[in-house]
Amino acid sequence: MLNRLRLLLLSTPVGALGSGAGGGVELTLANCGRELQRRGHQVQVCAPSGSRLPGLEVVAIEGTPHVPAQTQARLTPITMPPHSVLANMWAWAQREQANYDLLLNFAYDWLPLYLTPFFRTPVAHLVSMASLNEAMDRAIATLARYHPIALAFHSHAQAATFGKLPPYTCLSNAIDLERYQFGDRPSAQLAWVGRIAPEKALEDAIQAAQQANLPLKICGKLQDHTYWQQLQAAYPDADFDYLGFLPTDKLQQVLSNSLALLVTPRWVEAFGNVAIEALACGVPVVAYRRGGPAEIVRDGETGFLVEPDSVAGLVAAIGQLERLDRNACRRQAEQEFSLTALGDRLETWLTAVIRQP
Ligand code: HBI
Repeated sequence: MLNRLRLLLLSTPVGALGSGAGGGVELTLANCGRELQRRGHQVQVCAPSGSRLPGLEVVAIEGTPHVPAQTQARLTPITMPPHSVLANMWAWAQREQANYDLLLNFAYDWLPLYLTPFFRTPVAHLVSMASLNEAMDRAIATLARYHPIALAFHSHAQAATFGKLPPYTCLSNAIDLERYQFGDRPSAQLAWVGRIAPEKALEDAIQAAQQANLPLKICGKLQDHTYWQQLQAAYPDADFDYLGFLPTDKLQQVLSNSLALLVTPRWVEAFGNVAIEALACGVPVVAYRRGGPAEIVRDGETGFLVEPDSVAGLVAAIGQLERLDRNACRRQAEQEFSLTALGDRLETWLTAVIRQP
């Protein structure tokens, strides 16, 4: 049994945990924290004030949230808002670092990467998105050169977007399977789950569902209102409902009641938490062969991988769904994406970071 580690998990600065602003990283941070705590490690979370994380001790830090990195252009310089919550979080961590064996960063931001060599306590980074801008790429490349063990990604496709990297840790991801019920009598409906924003290409799912004559149930944070209005105007006859940003217990009800989850990212999705949530409910995943989801779906067994950006490909896959066994979907989630599997991968990685000189 690994000796008891004192861990500080540092959150994303884009918003308070529980607000949905942090997207997938909120769930990832909560799952990592809870699993490490369950294994006997001491876990504290440093996050913007207003953060809620049941079962974990949160140190709330005041300050101005950061602009979401995916809304910036590749060459946009890094901006530090006045009274930046991220700067305040890392100033606090700097003062308290002696109380921890390791600081684990979940923010997709330049500052924590840049600060790593200035800390005495080891800092590790779970990179939550694929390459988005030059400044972040450079900070990741610099850290990879001097301290590659400190970097972990969710998928090889995501890591590859940062160019040639020395050996890194691929953590995949996980969910608390107990929160997801297996559903083997779905309604005739499809599901789409994610931040409603252009990079998620919800329009492709709307078109595919319409051509397959199935209603589409949409869940997730409505991040880009203009984009949402455009979708309403562009597809007035399509049958799609927005069910809101649902808590896990409600989300898994929608998923288990669906024939399949459509995953239509326009960008390289770092992982695709929603795909493993669907598998946990026994729901096949129809996904573009792009990014993290392409490393999750077992094509022809627990879903279908489709040529990227091909609505026709989505429709053809939807037509083949009855070939799939929903039990195989749940089984894959149990084998690969349980909290226990993630906890093993996490302990292996964090131990290696601490042991590195
Ligand atoms: N943008 N600047 C910044 N920092 C983050 O930590 C961040 C982000 N955008 C999105 C995001 N994190 C999370 O939604 C990821 O899980 C995708």
